[in-house]
Amino acid sequence: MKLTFRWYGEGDVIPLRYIRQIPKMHGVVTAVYDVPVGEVWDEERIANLKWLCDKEELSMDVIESVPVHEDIKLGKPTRDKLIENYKETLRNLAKFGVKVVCYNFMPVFDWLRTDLYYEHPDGSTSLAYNHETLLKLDKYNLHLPGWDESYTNQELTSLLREYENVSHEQLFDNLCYFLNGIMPVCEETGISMAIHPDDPPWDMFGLPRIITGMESYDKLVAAVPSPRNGFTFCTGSLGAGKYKDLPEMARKYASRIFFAHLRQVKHTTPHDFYEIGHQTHQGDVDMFAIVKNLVDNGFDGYVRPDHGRNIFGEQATPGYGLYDRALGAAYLCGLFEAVEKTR
Ligand code: DNO
Repeated sequence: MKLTFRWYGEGDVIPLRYIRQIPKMHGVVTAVYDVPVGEVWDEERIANLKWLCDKEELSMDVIESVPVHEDIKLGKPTRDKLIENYKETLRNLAKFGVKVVCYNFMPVFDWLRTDLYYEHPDGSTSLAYNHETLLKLDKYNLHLPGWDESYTNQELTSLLREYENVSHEQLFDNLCYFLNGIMPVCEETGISMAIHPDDPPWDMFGLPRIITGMESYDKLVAAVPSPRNGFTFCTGSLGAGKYKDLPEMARKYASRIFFAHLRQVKHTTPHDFYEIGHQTHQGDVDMFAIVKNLVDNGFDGYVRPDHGRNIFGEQATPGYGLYDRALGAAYLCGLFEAVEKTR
């Protein structure tokens, strides 16, 4: 396992120096944030990020994310040009040693939460999701916590209308079209594509969501069998779903999981949950069983402690503070070490 930490580039308030101080830290997971979705990431920007990481002796093997343009998800005629651009970005990333690219195929929205500062009895806060609150929102006039409102209401409305005719099957076909388009470049450069599950893993605002659990994994691998096609196994996103077969997914797909986002969720009802510290006893995700099944089945990928709480008075970006993710990193290292040494 190679331990990593998400770092939001030069705009991140957490310095690389601090990340480096976390024991066993191999590298950071980062991205180019100032190129519009769909355009090529030029070598200069990538070189700059790599230089910053090199200075702190942190690897930059994993990129999260190279976002996929909505036209590709919608299957519009412009997709071919956009796929060419994506390929160019992958080639540029490979020149700087990138090995894994995380991406998602969620229409319009990425992860969704209704509360960024859910307060726990000990005074810590974390992200939370309440289904009823979400259902009450007006999808044409959205102000969601944490969602970067990059669309105007008008743009959002027309985008949502375009999706009205896109079924789950159509979206899945569009995903396969995209993957088949880029796989030759992945095979040539050695870059592995790791799809992030939908978060939470059910349809949102009438938009189809297709990477939701074991069945979607089976279906995607059957459709695009290239060894460069695989997963970002996010235990928080998948764990929010009602099918809790995470240890089984870890066992079955250990060698196709290129990247693992290990985090904890605790359900309060089947559709409502909050996030919490990483340890098994804190929530519903059996971290030990997952790590054990990954290790026992040959997992050799990257791991990052995902979303932590805000603790010790840290005023951090919700989910992305230093302290709780550092505690998570230490815990995960302990789990991996114990499992590896007792095999
Ligand atoms: C949230 C993250 C996601 C993830 C993207 C990957 O904290 O896990 O935003 O980066 O879905 O494309």
